Order: sequence, then structure tokens, then C-alpha cells
Amino acid sequence: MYDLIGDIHGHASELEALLSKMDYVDKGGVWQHPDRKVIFLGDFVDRGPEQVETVNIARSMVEKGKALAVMGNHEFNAVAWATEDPQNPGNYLRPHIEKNLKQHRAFLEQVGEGSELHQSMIKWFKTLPVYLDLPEFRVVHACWHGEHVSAMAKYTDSSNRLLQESWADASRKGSEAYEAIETLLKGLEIPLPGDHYFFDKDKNKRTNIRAEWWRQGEFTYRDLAMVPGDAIDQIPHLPVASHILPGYDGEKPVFVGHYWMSGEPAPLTDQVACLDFSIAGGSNGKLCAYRWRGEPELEQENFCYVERLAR
Ligand SMILES: [Mn+2]
Repeated sequence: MYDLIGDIHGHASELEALLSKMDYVDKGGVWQHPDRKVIFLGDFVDRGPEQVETVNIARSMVEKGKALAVMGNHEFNAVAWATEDPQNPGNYLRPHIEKNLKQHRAFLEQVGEGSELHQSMIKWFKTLPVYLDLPEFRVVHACWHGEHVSAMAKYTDSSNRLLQESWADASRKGSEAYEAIETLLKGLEIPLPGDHYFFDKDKNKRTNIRAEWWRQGEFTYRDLAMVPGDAIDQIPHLPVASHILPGYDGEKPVFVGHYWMSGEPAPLTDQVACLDFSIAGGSNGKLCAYRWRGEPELEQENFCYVERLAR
């Protein structure tokens, strides 16, 4: 049986507290449980104060067979930041521009950019699968989208890990691999109709919305939009064409992270749960897990979390 853990973002102390709360113990530097395994949903790094420790805890568990893990968008970005673009020598797959540096600076400072430790972490990030499709349930960082999952087959090995030669492809805007990785790791975005737009919390003009991809039925753009605060008033109540939402086939549960949820953790639907409760997002953040016990329909009582520590 599995305990699934959402986005950690460098909060290793809370990770240890959560593991302890679920009766895992640290034996010789490897956290473990006699009959359960962890599945990490990705986003180990960026933002928080103990990113090296976080990766060390997760990596040792995965390497000793005590955990599985998938890649988050922050691990994807970390690899792309550190990988030279084979078609543009001297440039990187993720451009070293101010906006990207700002998002990654805490990691680079904590790990030491270019250090042996940095290189070793990048090597490990590259081994993380893009998704897991287990007999019992599915795991992906942001969005389970059948067509994009199928498309990934060309770019991944038999363990769903990006092929060495696919990293450049997956970093190239507009390519099939890029679109698939964007959706699976960063979520479903849909363009607003006509000339509608809104301003995000950094006052950037946006013409796409992040959409609640797991919903099924007839909705308007405003129904589905995940936008900050009162930006919702700028999203039109026009119908979204039915083919835009991937739908979820409901064959088995799916677990995601990524979405900066708040409030009391609960499943999004009977079969979809998001375990990111914004541990890096401020004093109300939680590090959240789901203790799966074999149930085909997810239950609120199986969520388990710790509050963010005061530092
Ligand atoms: Mn994420």
C-alpha cells in the first residue's frame, strides 16, 4: 500500500514530521515503513529553505526501494536550466533570463550552481518518470490527459523517463513533446475566446486560463478558470467547447500535486485528488499526503498532513 505525498518545495523538516506522523522511521539515513511505500508527486525543489535535504530524503528512499516518485515542473525546469541547448551552444534549454533565475535562485544558492552535488541532483531528476500508471491508480504532477500521455511514448523509455535526446525537443515551444510535458507537468491551459484577457497577480496580461481539467460536463470559462483573486470577474461566462476538456475516464483514481490548494484537504472528485496544499505558500500552508488503503473511490479521511513550521 502507498502513501502519496504532494509538493514539498524544500520543506524537509515538515517532510520528516509528515513521515513520522505516518509511522515511517529513519533507519541508517533511509526513511521507511515495514509495509507501506511513499509515492512523491514531484516539486521537491525551489522556494523553500531545505532543498538539498529534501532531495536527499526522497532520493535515498527511491534508491532503496522505499518510495517511487514522478517529475514535477520544477525538476523539469532544473534539468533544462542546467542543460546546454545542442542546437545553440552557449545557451541553455531553459534560458538564463531574470524571470527564470528568480524562480530557481534559492536552489542554485543552496546546492551551489555547477557543484558536484548540483550535477548529481540533475542526474537524479532525469531518472524521474513523467507519470506512473500503476494497476491500482495513476500519478502525474499536474494533469492526466490521455492524448498527451499516449504522445509521450515516443519520447520516453519503458519506465516513462524522458529519453536523453528528448530533453531538447520537450523544451522547444510548439513541439509535440513540449505540449505534452506542459500539460502533464504544468496543467491544462485553455485560450480565452475572442479578445478576452485578464491580469495575473504580477500584473501580466494573460489570454489563457488554467482550467479545472478534472471536471466533466458543460461549463463556461469562468466555471473552469483557476485565476488569482478577483481576476475571476474578468473571465467570461461563455461556454467552453466540449472537446477541450480531456475528461477523466474514471478507470482508476489519479493523484496530482501542483495546484496550490488551500483549506481542508479533500478529494476533488471520487477519483481525483490534489495533494499540493501550498507548504511553500505562507503561514497557512500544509504538507499533505493521501494514505491509500485499496479503495477505488477516494475518501477525505485518508488525507494526512502537517502544518507549516514557524521558523
Ligand atoms: Mn508544480
